[in-house]
Amino acid sequence: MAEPELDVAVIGAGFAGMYMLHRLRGLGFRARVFEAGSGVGGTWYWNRYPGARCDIESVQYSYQFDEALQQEWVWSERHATQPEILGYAEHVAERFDLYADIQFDTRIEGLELNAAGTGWTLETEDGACFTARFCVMATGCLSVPNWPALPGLENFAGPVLHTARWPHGAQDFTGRRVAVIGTGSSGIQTIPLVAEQADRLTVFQRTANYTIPARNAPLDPEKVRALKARYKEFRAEAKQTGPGIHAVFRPASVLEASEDEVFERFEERWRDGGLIFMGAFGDLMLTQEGNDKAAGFVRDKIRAIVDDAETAERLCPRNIIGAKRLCVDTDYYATYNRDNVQLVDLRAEPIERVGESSIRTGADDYPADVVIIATGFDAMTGALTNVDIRGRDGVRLAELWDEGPSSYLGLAMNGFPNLFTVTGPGSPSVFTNMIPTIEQHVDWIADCLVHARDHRHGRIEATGDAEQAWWAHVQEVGRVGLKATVDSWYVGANVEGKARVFLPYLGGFPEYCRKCEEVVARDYEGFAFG
Ligand code: N01
Repeated sequence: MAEPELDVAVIGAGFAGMYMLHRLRGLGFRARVFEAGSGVGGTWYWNRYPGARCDIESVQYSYQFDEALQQEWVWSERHATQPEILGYAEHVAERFDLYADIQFDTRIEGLELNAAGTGWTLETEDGACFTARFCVMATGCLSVPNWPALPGLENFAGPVLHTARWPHGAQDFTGRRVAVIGTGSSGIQTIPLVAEQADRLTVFQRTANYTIPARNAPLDPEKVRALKARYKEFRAEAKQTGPGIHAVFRPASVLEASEDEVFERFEERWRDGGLIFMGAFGDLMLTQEGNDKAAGFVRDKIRAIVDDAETAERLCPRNIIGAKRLCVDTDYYATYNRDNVQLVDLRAEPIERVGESSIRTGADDYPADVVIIATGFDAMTGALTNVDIRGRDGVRLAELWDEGPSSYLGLAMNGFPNLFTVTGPGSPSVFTNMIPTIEQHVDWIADCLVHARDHRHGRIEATGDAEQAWWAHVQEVGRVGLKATVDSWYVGANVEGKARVFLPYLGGFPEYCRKCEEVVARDYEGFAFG
C-alpha cells in the first residue's frame, strides 16, 4: 500500500484546528489543515454580523498553551468583538507560522477509510484526494447554519443574510426595512445595532429568550496587569469549576434563602452582567420552584425596561431559565422602546409565506427590504454528518447517527479508527469555556498519537463497549435537573427531523478531564490498538 501523504489531516482552521496543527508540528508529524473558508478563526471567521461578541470574558476566552502569547496579547474589552477575536486568531496563525500548513478554500466533502482500517482518503468538493494515517475533525460545535423552511424565501427580492454566513464587509441598513427571524444569542446581539440603522425593524420571535446584560466595558489595564501576574494560577483555578470558567459559583440553595437575599443575589448578578447570572445559587437548574425564582426576576426586569406592556409580555419567556443557552446582550430589551422596532409573535401568527418584499403571517403582511436569518446551527453533529464519512465496511457516519450520535468521550467513534473529533458530541464543550476545552482535547489527541507512534500502532479505535458505556453516562447525566426538559439545540430539537438526544456532556470539565486522564493511566482503556 502506498505511503499516505500525511501523518495527520486536520479538518477546520478554527481555534481547534490551529492548535492541533501547532502541536502536531511540534511533535514531528507531517500535518496539514484543510479549511473551507479563506481564513483562520472558524466560527469567528463566519459569524460577522453586527454585534457579534463572545459571551465569555476575553481574558478567559483565549489560548493558554503559550505563556508569552497570553502575557503579550492585549484585549480591549470585557467581551471581545468578533473582529478582535478574528484578529487574535490571525495573530496566532502568524506568530506560530501556521499558514504554511493550512490549505484554505478547500471543503472536505468525503472521508473514506482504507481497506486495512489504517488511514483515510479525503475528498475535496473539487474532486481532489489526499491520504492521511489519521484525521482530526476540528470542525466546531456550532458551524453548520440551520436554515428555516420558510415558503417563498427563495423568491425574496432583497438580500437574505444568515448570521452564521455573514458577508464580508459592512452592511448598511440605512433607510431599509429589515426583518430579523430568530431571537437566540445571534439575533439578540444583532437586533439593537440593526435597529439603530434601519428605517424599520421587524423582529419575528418564535420563543422568547432570557438575556442578561453583558455590561461590556473597556478592560482596566491595572486589573489586567494584576491578573496577568498570576495568569497560570488563574487558569488553573478556572479549570476546577464545572464550566471551566473563573467566576464565583455560589453553592447556596435558592430554596433556603430569604426573599430579600434571593432578590439581592440576583440583583448583584444582574448588575455585574453576563452568563454568570446563573451562578447566583447552586440549585437553579435542579428544581422548577428554584428556577422560577430566577426566571421571575428576569421577567420583572423585562417589564421594567420595556415601555409597552403588551410587547413586554411577549418578550417574557415562560420556559426554564438556563435550559437553553442563556443570552447576554447590550440594550436588547430597551431596543423595543424605539419607534422603528416592532415585535411579531410567531406563536400567535406563524409565517405563511415570504413574498418578494414582505413577510406574510397569519395576521398581517410585514414589508421588508432585507431578511436576516438568525436561526442558529445544526449543533454538535452537523459538521460531522455533513461530511460523507465512510468507516469500516463502508458504514456512513451520517446514517449510523440517524437516530442520534454516539461517541467515546466526544473524541472517537467505534467503526471509525484513526479518526478523532475535537469537542465532539459527548464532550463538555459547549457547557464550558471552549478554548481551554479545545486545548485539553487537542493535547489528549496529540498524546494519543505519540503513544501510537511510540508503540508502532497503525490503528486506534474506540471499542464499542467503551463508547456505549460513555454514551449511556452522557445521557444519564443529561437527565439530571431541568436542562433536558426544554427544546433546544443541546437536545437537537432546533433542527427539523433531528433525533432528540442530549448532545453535550453535562458532568463538568473537571470530571471529564479526570475521566480522560484515567483512560490514559489505564493504558488507553476503551481503545483498541492494532
Ligand atoms: O441560534 P439559537 P443562535 N422560524 O438556536 C429561532 C452560540 N452563540 O445562532 O427557540 C422562526 O440559539 C429559534 O426559535 P425557537 C451560543 O452558544 C454565542 O442565536 O427554536 N424562528 C431561536 O429564537 C448560542 O446558544 C454567541 O423557537 C426560528 C433562534 O431562531 C448558539 O451559538 C453569539 C425558526 C435560534 O437561536 C446558537 O445561537 C451567537 C423558524 N423556522 C451564538 N428556527 C456569543 O458568544 C429557529 N428559529 C454571545
